[in-house]
Amino acid sequence: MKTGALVAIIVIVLLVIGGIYYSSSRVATPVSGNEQQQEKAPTGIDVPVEIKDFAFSPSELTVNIGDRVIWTNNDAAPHKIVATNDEFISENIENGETYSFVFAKAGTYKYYCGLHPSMKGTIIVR
Ligand SMILES: [Cu+2]
Repeated sequence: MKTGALVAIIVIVLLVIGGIYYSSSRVATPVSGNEQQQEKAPTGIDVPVEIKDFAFSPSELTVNIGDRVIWTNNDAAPHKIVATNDEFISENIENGETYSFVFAKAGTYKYYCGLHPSMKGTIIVR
């Protein structure tokens, strides 16, 4: 198969390049501790959204990549989080229950309540 052979060649080339990089990195000049912190890890904090009186609060929220948004339903009625782009969708969230989603990619995520479509919210991830 041509495709299989091509993939095999690519894998071999990558392995060779990786081997060269690995051996050259071992003889490279010492790296100071600070340089290892240049890549910023996702903050990964929990950010709350309250569902109360048939509204999301805050209705618009900005978070960092890696953050987890936690919706808590403080209404007697159930609600359901549905992303307009189908990126996430919850079960029905009963009173006192939560739904959470980790935002791994930057973008603007609009969502609504699947049970009460007039309830709308936006999560901005950057
Ligand atoms: Cu609702």
